[in-house]
Amino acid sequence: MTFPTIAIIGAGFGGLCMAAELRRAGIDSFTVFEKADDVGGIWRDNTYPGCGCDVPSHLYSFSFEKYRDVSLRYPEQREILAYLQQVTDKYDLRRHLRTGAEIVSADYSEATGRWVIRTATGEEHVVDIVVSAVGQLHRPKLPEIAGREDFRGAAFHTARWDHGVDLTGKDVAVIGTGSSAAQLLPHVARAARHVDVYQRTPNWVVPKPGAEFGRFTRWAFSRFPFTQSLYRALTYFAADIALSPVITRGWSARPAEWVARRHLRRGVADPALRAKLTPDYPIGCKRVLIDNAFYPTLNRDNVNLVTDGIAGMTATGIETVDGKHRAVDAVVYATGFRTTEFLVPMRVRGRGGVSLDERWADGAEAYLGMALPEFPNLFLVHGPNTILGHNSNIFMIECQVGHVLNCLRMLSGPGRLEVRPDAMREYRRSLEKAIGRTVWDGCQSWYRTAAGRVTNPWPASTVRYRRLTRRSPAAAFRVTST
Ligand code: N01
Repeated sequence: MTFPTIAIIGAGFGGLCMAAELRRAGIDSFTVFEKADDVGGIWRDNTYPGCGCDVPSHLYSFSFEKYRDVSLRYPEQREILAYLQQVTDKYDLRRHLRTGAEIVSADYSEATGRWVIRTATGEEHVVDIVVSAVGQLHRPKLPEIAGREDFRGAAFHTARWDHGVDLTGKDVAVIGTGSSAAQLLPHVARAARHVDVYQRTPNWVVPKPGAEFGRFTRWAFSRFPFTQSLYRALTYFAADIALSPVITRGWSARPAEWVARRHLRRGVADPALRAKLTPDYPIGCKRVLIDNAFYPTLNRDNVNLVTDGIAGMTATGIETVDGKHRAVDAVVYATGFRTTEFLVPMRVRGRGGVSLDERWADGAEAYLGMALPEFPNLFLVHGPNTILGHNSNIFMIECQVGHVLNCLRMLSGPGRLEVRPDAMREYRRSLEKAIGRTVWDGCQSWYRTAAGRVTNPWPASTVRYRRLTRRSPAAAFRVTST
């Protein structure tokens, strides 16, 4: 099949899912453009010590290629990357893969009804359909701290871990206390002489079940492999039923807060330290941490939680607003990602040369997170308001990829497939209503733009998202032949 020709941008979970599903649908006319030298996305980029996933392994895999393991409950970075490489090989995706090919621009031509995409090296490709699957958590955000450039020791972001730097016996500063910091801190603290952890806002932390399955489960998984699928289904529904109400302060919010407070009490004996670690905003406002090692690590003699704001950095360390200067050999920026910028730095122009940057000046939005009026034949995987903090993002990706395939089925030949403005308006209305019910305005987080607009997470259950994406796209999209 040579129509439509499809460019997929990014070879992480989203891009590989799109590619594998196209192959499964018998469509071979696609290329996956990847800026790095291999597949894997964030699971290739994040190699910090302790990097792993707090979503259970069996759930954190494609439904058409279920992860099977009889012993491990949570996957580590290495396992996830190996899984993605295995999917790439099994579905024969390498022959579609162009590595070292960063797409810098995409322009829709009304004359031809096709997209012209360009790589950083100046190559040009003309395709019918563009699927951007660049993710939301891939561009490191370095903090704007006065004097940051002056620091003369080793300094790097969690997603760009410098394995050439040995932290053994060193004095280290970790800035940030999100999921990445929580995972790496126990490892850094074991190696370093001293660690200062700079916390701006405390997080809600809930306990993580044991990394290994018990003897009975291991036996059942080995003896009756179907029980692994059953476990996958159970974890999925349990998360949707019990965790999604947390974001709207529903029935499970108070029990979840109670569990988190108990976890803190059990993990940290010192009341002063506990007070510093107690959030003053509702649970679910920020991504909840699922972790057992962060609190105990803060009790160590060689770890110091600093909650005074950072005033600046010097050649030798970090100064806080109380005037204290702490000298360190290395600084780890666990400061998160540029989440609200979405397709940046790609320059995307739709019909009539309309720029996506201009369309998104007040915050990114897309119909079901996937499509925009005036940008025909462009689809986003992991676009605005599709990421989850309470269930598997792989599930959301599969919903999106299924919907894109249904959209492609509407095209019997060259044509312009575009979401209707009224469908976009209606979707925006219902999305805003759902966001209005959440607790996300109770704190600052990477879910929101600087102006406070929530652009990243999905505000309801995943069952609801699945229902919306399973509907025929015929009512929302129109096709014009070109
Ligand atoms: O980043 P974050 P992350 N001065 O944005 C602080 C996913 N993930 O890399 O809260 C001082 O969460 C900032 O403080 P505040 C997961 O979805 C998943 O840890 O903004 N501090 C915060 O503490 C996660 O949510 C897994 O006040 C500054 C921290 O830096 C997402 O990735 C594992 C600062 C940033 O936390 C991002 O996690 C790891 C400044 N200038 C990550 N600027 C799984 O297990 C920022 N901070 C699936």
